Amino acid sequence: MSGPTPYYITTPIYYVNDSPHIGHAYTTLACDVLARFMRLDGYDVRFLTGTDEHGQKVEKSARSAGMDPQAFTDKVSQNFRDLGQLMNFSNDDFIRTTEPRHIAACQGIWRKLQAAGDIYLGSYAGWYSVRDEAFYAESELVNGKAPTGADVEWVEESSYFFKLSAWQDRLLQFYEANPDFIAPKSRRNEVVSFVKGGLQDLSVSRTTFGWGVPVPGEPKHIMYVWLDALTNYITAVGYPDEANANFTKYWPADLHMVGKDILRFHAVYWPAFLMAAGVKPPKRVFAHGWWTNEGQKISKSLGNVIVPSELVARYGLDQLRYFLLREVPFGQDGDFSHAAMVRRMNTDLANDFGNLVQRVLTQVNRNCAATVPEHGEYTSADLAMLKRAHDLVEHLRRHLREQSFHLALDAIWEVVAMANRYVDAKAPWALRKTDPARMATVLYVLVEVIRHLGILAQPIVPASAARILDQLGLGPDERGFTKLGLAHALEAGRALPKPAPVFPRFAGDAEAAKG
Ligand code: ME8
Repeated sequence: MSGPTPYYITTPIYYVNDSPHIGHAYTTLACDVLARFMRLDGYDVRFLTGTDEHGQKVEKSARSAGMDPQAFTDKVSQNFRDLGQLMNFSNDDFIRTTEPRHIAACQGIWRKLQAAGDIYLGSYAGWYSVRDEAFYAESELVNGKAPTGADVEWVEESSYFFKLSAWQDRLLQFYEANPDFIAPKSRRNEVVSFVKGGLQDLSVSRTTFGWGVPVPGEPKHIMYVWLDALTNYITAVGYPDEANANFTKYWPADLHMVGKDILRFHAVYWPAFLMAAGVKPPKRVFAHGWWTNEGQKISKSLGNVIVPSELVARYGLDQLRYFLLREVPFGQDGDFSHAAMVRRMNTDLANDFGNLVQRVLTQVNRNCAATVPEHGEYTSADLAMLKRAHDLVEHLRRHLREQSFHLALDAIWEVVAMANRYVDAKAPWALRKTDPARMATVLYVLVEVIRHLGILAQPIVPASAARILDQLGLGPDERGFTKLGLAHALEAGRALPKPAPVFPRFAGDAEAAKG
């Protein structure tokens, strides 16, 4: 039985103690674009996001809100679902770590680790940062704080340990055998040298607070929140039932997308846990960069948190989606600036793409009786233009395989720029009187180019691309990547609706927009 190729992609599950901000929106957006692209390209996609609801940090936040942790997480988890609605995310599932399916998966993996002899009872004495939910060695502290700047506290308690130290060689072999497991390359090197430096056993249970998954048979202990959280990726495909159809189809995951802050958990602990439990590690972990706000770290205490809903209200959703993935090479850190947002919105979207669509479709509407024109013989310039549009999907596949969103967008906008130059050079409006047949051919080429651009822009700017495709009169089954290319070129005479602008310009000024 061979169906479509499965593609399983995940975001981190977000801590519910924070309100969703631009950083969370960014990670999930990147996954959404890939998920949409792969669906249009014929894959059987499973796209997972959700919330991380256990641990000391969440318990503390609940307490300071005067709420029971379950009631607290029920309330704040909804903020992340709302973010998904706002941003037009197409996730297939939303997991909460307080769900019974997840408790079962956590206890299932624990039993496997224990049966394999990778867990032992000891006692932990050391430093713990609640903000990072991470343990630190004395030697890692900087001026009495965690290397991340978070406060640490001394903890001494009975604890189960995972024998991470025994996994050093097997992890290094795994990285060696799977050179694409960690991306980008620079991050891979960091992880490899960290593991080469030697690994300490990891405390994987806590006894001094209660908000977590109980250790099987040891209810005084709750599981370490990272072992709990990472397990979400297999819970969502049916673990611990490894024989179920979703698990066999989607696991190992094709891609865990994370921020660079949590790469170590995903690239060191997670494959070690999985291998110890006899489960295959995921195929790839990509660690993207960090957003700052006009040069400053984004933080609640600085009061400069960028709220996605405000940006969407001011600039428009697709404008924000485009900006986030275009402005910064994916993998590098980026700085949010309103001036840059307005520049991208007005230049790339309104002037370049929007204007191309608008001027071509207006001419078709006026001069070709609002129908797809009939083309005559193609010149070499026409063929070169069409070829660029036909080749685009292959370039996008190549860039997105590497999660190079910025290069994928560059490639689309190169075709936009070429099409604008083609319009200027061929001046179809001037041909209307002198050579209407040639005008029809030029406009036909442009309509085909716009069809390709519209289909291929869907993952990035779904609503705007849909409006472009509506203006070409394309039905829902004419929008997938199988419809690209010459074989599916539009037939002459197809009636086209009246064109309307797709990408508005930003009317205010960027300085005032900072607000
Ligand atoms: O770490 N720039 O959750 P979290 C870019 N629950 N991305 C950012 C960002 C910024 N300024 N701020 C946050 C956790 N992010 C754990 C994960 S997974 C099994 C458990 C994004 O709520 C980025 O993806 O702190 C980062 O890795 C994630 O939010 C951290 O989310």
